Amino acid sequence: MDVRLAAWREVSGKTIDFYPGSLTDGAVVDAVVQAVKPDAIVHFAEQRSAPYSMIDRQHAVYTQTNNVVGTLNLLYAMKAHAPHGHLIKLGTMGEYGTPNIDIEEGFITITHNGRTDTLPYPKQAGSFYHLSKVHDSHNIMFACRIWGISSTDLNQGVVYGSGTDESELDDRLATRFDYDDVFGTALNRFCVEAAVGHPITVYGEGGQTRGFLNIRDTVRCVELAANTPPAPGEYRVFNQFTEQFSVGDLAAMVLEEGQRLGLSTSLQRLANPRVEKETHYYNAKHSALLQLGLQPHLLSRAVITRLIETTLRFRGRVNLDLLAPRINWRAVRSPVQIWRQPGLDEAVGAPLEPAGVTR
Ligand code: USQ
Repeated sequence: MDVRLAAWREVSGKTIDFYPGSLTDGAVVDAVVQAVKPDAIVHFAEQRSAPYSMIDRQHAVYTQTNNVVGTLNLLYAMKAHAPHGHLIKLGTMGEYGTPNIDIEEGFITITHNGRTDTLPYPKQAGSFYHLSKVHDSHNIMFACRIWGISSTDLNQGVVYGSGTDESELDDRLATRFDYDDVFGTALNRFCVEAAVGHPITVYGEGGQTRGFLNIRDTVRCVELAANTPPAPGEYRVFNQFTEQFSVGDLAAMVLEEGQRLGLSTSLQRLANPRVEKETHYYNAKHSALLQLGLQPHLLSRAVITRLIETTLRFRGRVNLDLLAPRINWRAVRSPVQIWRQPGLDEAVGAPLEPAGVTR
């Protein structure tokens, strides 16, 4: 982190204070929020892999404890020290699942037995990870209602891409690029598979449809949300994606591009390790961020080529054993034992000093 912060200061002339610590340590969160008194808090600090949360009981418990307790600690810290701040929280499109009706942005107006109300859109999450975000949303909405905090829940779709204009300013600012079956997301994985000659891993029929966005749009959406905060006490939801694709459509696009580049790209339909609908209706609204001025970076052949070429550059580092899916939604315990978990009661917070970079 020291290297990254110094690199950022060097290339941008701007500084970032770094406080190492865990959101699950309420005292740490309290102290940071009290010291900084932020106008806006961008909360990305969650366990964000659906397969990871489905490995076994311990990983499900870790995911929900880390995510739900962390957000709750943040809400209490805001109530005490930044009650007029704006919480920008990374949610997920996966909170809604795949209903057979249009998906609205957070809320739906329902008429029932002659009476009408606007209510939170029904949640049908597809993993214990996605459910952790559902629980967060409920806690945040409640905190806004009772304490007057304001919040934007960014229900983000599946992200692809490997860098932003800022992170590409210097190699030291590159972020991790996940391609494995646990943390890698569909399109990134497909491009890596195309580059290394591994069959593209389509789970089941491939009709699973999701909202997707380029990582460049992720950062722009956060900026747009921060620049136009909600009213005090308001809880709003933005569906943060730019285009819908089925997994099969994406695989076909990558296959075509891989072959055009002269690679030995192929496609393989695997038994689906997840429990999810494989052909279904999907039509999700996503107009709020466009209305705020988002100009989407849409998926193109050039984007796919770039991802494949980035992988080719680092091809020697790709671990082929991490491409086939190993985590099964139906198994009591998936045969994956590669992460050390901090004990849930273990203090993971570190001292509260900025790491050598001053504002
Ligand atoms: N899939 C394949 N082959 C693969 C990988 C995935 O067919 O090799 C399929 C999955 O079965 C699923 C779809 O692609 O139907 C999306 O899977 P994913 O792993 O790309 O994304 P997901 O598990 O849904 O989670 C990711 C992020 C998560 C975020 C979510 C947004 O890891 O943090 O919340 O995307 S959303 O999907 O809209 O809920």
